[in-house]
Amino acid sequence: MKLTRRIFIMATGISAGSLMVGCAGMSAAPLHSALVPRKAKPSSPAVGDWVASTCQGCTQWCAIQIFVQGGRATRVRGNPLSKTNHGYVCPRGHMIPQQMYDPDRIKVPMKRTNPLKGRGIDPKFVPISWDEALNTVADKMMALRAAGETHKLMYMRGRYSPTSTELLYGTLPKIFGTGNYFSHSAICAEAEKMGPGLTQGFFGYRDYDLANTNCLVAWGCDPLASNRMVPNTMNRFPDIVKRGTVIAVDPRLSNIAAKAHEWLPISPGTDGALAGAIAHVLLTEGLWSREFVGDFKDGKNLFVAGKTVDEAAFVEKETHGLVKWWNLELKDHTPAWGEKESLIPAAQIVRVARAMGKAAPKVTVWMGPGAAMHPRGTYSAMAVHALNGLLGSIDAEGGVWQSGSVPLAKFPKLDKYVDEQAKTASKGKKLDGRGAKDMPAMMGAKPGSGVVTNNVANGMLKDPGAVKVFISSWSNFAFSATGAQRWEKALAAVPFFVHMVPNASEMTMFADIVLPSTFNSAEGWSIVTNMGNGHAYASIQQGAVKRLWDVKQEETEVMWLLAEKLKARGFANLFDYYANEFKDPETGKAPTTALEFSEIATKMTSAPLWMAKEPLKGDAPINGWADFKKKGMFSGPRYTLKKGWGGKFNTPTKKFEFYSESLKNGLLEHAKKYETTVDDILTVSGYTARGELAFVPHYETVKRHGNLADFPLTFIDYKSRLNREGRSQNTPWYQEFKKVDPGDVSWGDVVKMNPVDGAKLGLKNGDNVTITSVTGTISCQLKLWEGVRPGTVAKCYGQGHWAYGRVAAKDFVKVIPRGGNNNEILVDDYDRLSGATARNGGFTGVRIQKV
Ligand SMILES: Nc1nc2c(c(=O)[nH]1)N[C@H]1C(S)=C(S)[C@@H](COP(=O)(O)OP(=O)(O)OC[C@H]3O[C@@H](n4cnc5c(=O)[nH]c(N)nc54)[C@H](O)[C@@H]3O)O[C@H]1N2
Ligand SMILES: Nc1nc2c(c(=O)[nH]1)N[C@H]1C(S)=C(S)[C@@H](COP(=O)(O)OP(=O)(O)OC[C@H]3O[C@@H](n4cnc5c(=O)[nH]c(N)nc54)[C@H](O)[C@@H]3O)O[C@H]1N2
Ligand code: SF4
Ligand SMILES: [Mo]
Repeated sequence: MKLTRRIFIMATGISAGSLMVGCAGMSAAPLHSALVPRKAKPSSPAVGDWVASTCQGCTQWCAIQIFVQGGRATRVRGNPLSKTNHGYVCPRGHMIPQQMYDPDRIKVPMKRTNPLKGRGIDPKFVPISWDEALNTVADKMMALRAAGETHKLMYMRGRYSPTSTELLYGTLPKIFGTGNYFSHSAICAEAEKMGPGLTQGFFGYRDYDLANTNCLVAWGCDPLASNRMVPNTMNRFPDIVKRGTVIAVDPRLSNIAAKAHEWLPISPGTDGALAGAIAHVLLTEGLWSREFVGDFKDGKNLFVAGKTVDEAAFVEKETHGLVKWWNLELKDHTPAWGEKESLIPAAQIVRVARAMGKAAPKVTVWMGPGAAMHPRGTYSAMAVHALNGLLGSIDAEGGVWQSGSVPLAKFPKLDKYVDEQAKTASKGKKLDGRGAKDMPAMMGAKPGSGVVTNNVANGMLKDPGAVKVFISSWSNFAFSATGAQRWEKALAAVPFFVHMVPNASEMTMFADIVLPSTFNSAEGWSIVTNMGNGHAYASIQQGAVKRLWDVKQEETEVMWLLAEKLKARGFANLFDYYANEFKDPETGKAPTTALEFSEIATKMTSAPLWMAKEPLKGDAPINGWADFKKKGMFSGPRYTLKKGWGGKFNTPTKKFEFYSESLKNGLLEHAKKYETTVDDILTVSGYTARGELAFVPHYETVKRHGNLADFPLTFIDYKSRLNREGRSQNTPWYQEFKKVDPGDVSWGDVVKMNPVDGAKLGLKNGDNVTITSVTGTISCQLKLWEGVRPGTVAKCYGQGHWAYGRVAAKDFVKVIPRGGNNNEILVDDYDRLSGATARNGGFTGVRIQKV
């Protein structure tokens, strides 16, 4: 037989397939299973079952079904019952089998035998039993109890299950006794929540009525490829384009920008200026919503550029502080001024504002992290979201909605299992520095209440003795957090670190004990909740497939087993809580094994859905646990419009606040704590506003790291359409299809630069380059591309893994990354009002040099 290329590829594909079923051996070459040709039509119908579960490839948490054949997952689709994804997954849902059957998965617990820690230092992991692993962890924890140092246990979660996280994140720190437990949410999108939070009292992600909207404004997000509700957006998008206007505000030509009627390639970080100029047009041209905002007493529009307005002349309806906002911020912010700041032509600002005004209230300003996750992001998030208030689209048909929920049960109270030592220890100061004078972290408008995830590394570096035992799950901060090098240093100094993950990542390379986790979307148990397309829902995760390796679910099974070990050493409270309080809601039976505990906890959470005495509002009744497992999800009724209207917003005035009383109260409280003024707090926290301006949505200039002479280009970052957050880069499909990201190439990593800049710098397509900022240097290739304006360069987040496996890294053994990790050049800075980590808004200056 002649060895054609096609047959050769098939042959390598077959050996790849056999590796995937569990061989631990590391082959040198990547597995190109994505390239195995498939037959167009199967010769016989596939035999198997569609098993319901939930994808956690992004924060939409889609209800899905997995096609299981002989215990193996072979395909994924949306749950046909889903009112949110319409039975479809986005491209990342299809990657589930490849991520789960990654031959580089951790197959057994391991311990480190090399005490030295650092990038490129072989941990010399050796396999151990679960028993030995958990004995070691329990011994280390008991030593903390004995020394009265339980607060030196730190737990950090990355992604998690919204329900079973209560059994670890919500339980272990309280019962064992530490205040040092942190969520990853501040490296996620917390600053975005400040927009709706400080105006309408809703600190959450919004839902958008895409079925009815006539104007979709994707502002700092790319919902055809990332953000939330991707399957719903893909479904609704063609009709919106036909019947209305699509506007994209993004410095780069994103997927949605490429298909939009209007692309506004904004100068990074100037969103507050553009939003202000749009608001100025809406007001001066009389395009605001009379129904939501109200009107002038005598009906005559007094919003004239440059002129203040008497507050008494305007009667507001559902809002508060419109005239204050105009007088303090908007009156001089004409389209011409907006153009100067944002580089968007004044004529386009006017055109877009009119299109939005014409469609109101059926307009959705979909504000994403691009407008918010930067050092002054709270204010631009407020400015962009406030447009929804002006247009009256809040809670309106075709507009922007708050979330709903479906009834779930809470886990039993744990108070009586918290002893005195734990109670005292958990009250200590938290390592993330929240609530410090220069870190108000005002999530929920309460100072000191928000997590400052990325600052934990700084806390650890400042006080090397603070953490003696560090446990973390579903996280990879040495890759995913800006200023990633700090995490490498901080992790190298931790005496004992336990990582609970299915794949060994950068962070795992610093672990003393590695506990192999289930891949939750198909091997674990929990209930996941979310909303989208007007429906809140709960969706199951169940052990849909046969586990191929000796893995356990970290939030449930591992906790049960660890609790047993602690009990055997004289600390019984954790185990007693799990064993005494958890009972199967059907049979009343208490769990006796880790796996039973996991399933019983899932049943307990979801019981109100399938054991409901009265029929629930929403989907048809579910008859028992077996029926729920089969259906896999429950959706509540359609969103009730005008939820916050009529004085029901969760703000001090009960109105939609253009003048944020909640922000004012929070800032005053924080200033009082430090016996100083609000202006002083704003100064030390890096904001430019002084006086009353601090309480209204407004524009703050870009806070830029790196002077223009040494770092002349502005760097922006965004997600790959194929990123399952930081977790899919070891799949061949990710690498093979990487070119789906506009401007990108397969199997590589490129920084995109406008050809005008390329010519100036003498750089060509395909050049190997370094990108340098004040924090570090990374390497990748150059791509000349007109999708970014001169002066700005764009690079996708995702590549640059130096660990994670043979596909993700260019050379795993030699510790050579495939491209560069953006987080090694992005500066560790914060939107200090929320505590969120900056990654957008062009706050990092770079220079690019040919190597
Ligand atoms: N530059 C830049 N940085 C970013 C972003 C960006 O856009 N640009 N995005 C940010 C955002 S929005 C987020 S949310 C964070 C995410 O960042 P992190 O919270 O750190 O999460 P990931 O990097 O996605 O998690 C990777 C780890 O999860 C493990 N894992 C995968 N599946 C499972 C599972 O089922 N169970 C368990 N226990 N572990 C699992 C993998 O083995 C891996 O070690 O990154 C942030 N970092
Ligand atoms: N494909 C994919 N989708 C995901 C995820 C994923 O990993 N992959 N993760 C999920 C998670 S955890 C989260 S938190 C969400 C959020 O994720 P996204 O909504 O995707 O947010 P970012 O990744 O921060 O993307 C920022 C966007 O803003 C643009 N941008 C950068 N700077 C500026 C600026 O100054 N102004 C404006 N207007 N735009 C700017 C970028 O080009 C990019 O389009 O996505 C979820 N969806
Ligand atoms: S990656 Fe996100 S949008 Fe895509 S299928 Fe999974 S949960 Fe849904
Ligand atoms: Mo996120």
